[in-house]
Amino acid sequence: MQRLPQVLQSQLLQPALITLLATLADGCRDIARQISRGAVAGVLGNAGAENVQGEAQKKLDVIANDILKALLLAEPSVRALASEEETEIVAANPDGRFLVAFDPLDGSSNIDINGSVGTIFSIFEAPGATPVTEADFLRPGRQQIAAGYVLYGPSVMLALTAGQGVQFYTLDPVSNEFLLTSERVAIPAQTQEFAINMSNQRFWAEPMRRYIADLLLGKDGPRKKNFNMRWVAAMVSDVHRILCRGGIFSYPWDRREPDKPGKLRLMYEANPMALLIERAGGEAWTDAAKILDLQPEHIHQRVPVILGSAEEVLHCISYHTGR
Ligand code: AFP
Repeated sequence: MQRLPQVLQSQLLQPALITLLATLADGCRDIARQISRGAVAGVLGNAGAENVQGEAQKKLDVIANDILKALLLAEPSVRALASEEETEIVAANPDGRFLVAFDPLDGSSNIDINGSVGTIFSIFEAPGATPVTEADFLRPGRQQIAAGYVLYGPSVMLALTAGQGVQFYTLDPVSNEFLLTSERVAIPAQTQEFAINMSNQRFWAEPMRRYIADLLLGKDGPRKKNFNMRWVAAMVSDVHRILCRGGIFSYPWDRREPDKPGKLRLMYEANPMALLIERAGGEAWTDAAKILDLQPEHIHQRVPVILGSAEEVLHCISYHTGR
């Protein structure tokens, strides 16, 4: 099996990007080691602080953020970074060529119950040689030059798109290398599996309530087929399942906090996942537009998300657009 650097070289990626992706993989390998030690290392539970999102930080949120931040600040090719756990962007190397946005540990509420969690990352080319600002990050997701996640599950897996399709790599505990295990990930266009937090159903907008109600009617309803449901409460896990076997995932707007467009963050959750999903043949929307075409307004901006199997996502969107 080919190692990650070998595959990236075969994709003729620029050497600085290969080095950056290898550095991110190294950081995620360290995070995986911390997670696997769990209670033995005393890394479970809350850190006793909140992040910019007003969310209680888990100890592993902070540990994962510190690991990646230290590696990226020391990486010559990184101009600046943005993290779910950092209020502002963090300037790195003035001659750096890349901007990196990341969610160091997605699905933190799963940590204390030994559930799956993941790291999500998004990479842009840095603009011309000016002092870097938040505005430099605020570009449509379609301009990402690479995006991916590491899923800390029964096996540690990296999903990556850096120009040519989507590949899966699996961390081999013997060699401690990420080895290529899927050369060309492709999402089936149709599905009978949906992922949404049903406990919020009464708060959703009417089109999403109607769409889900029709799924629940199964073969006796307008869809004329039965559906299964999964909800891991870690976007990385739900997206990984969809990349493996299809499905539709949504975290829609709901009226619990009407001014909040959704729960998921555009720059370091929705954008990188949308790039992976589209490059694997799927669709990734808010409730009205393709995620990758959005013009971001601020680094921690939230958006509603509907993504997965192309035909199913477009069917869901038709409930919102009436087409
Ligand atoms: P945490 O990182 O706070 O656990 O949130 C994870 C997440 O952002 C995303 O990964 C999940 O799909 C979603 O939130 C789960 O949200 P609910 O806990 O409201 O179901």
